[in-house]
Amino acid sequence: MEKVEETLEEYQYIRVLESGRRFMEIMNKYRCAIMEVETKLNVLNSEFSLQYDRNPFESIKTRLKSPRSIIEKLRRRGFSLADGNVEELVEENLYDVAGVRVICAFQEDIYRLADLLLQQDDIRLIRTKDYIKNPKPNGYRSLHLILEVPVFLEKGKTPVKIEVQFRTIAMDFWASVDHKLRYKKNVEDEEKIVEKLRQCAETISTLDDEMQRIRNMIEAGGERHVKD
Ligand code: 0O2
Repeated sequence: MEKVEETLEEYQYIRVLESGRRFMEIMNKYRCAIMEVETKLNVLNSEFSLQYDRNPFESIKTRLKSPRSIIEKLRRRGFSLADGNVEELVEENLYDVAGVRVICAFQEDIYRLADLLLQQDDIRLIRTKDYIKNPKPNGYRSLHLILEVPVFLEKGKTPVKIEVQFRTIAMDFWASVDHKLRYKKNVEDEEKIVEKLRQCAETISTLDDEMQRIRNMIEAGGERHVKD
């Protein structure tokens, strides 16, 4: 019974948020922050491909958190939505309303790109979670940066928080399979699947290291060839 009431309440909040002007305004700020960061990454990609004849990332995915996920996350964190200050709660406590995911072929490119982004003087680093150097117990690997970027609106410059996740293609493949498991209810043999996924994460990490080594060998060979 309690679950039904909660869901109904959540549903009402979601409806209110979707139609509220203030909520639309903050969502627009997050949307603009995504555009800013995506442009910065595309500029780096373009310069890189000119200078080194290759692209530092394979693709970029962006997403704006839905009102439903926003409400669920605030609830999970124990915030009361009853005071009607959802917009303030979001701005002060949720750092991943705006999300950008950068998929690279090689691990070294992840750190290079992250550094290049952080060197830009209009970007402020709020927090780093390096799940590549310190993987989660289930095997999840990615580099997460919470950044603050300026968005230039009609009323002036506004700093906006955004989460940027960097992964290799292999890590992204793993995370998408894991994501399916996390959102599926009543999965048979769940423990076995979780353990298999953890083992796969290890294999993927070894594969990423090997691919990096091969690229380093190819690049070293290329340099020798130029000198000869
Ligand atoms: P979605 O739909 O991908 O956005 P924070 O909000 O950063 O203070 P949180 O949420 O614990 O606290 O942050 P964390 O650990 O940095 O993880 C946030 C996001 O990383 C998740 O977003 C996922 O995208 C991804 N992630 C983290 N752990 C895992 C994992 O074990 N498996 C997979 N597949 N993805 C993971 P959301 O909000 O869960 O969902």
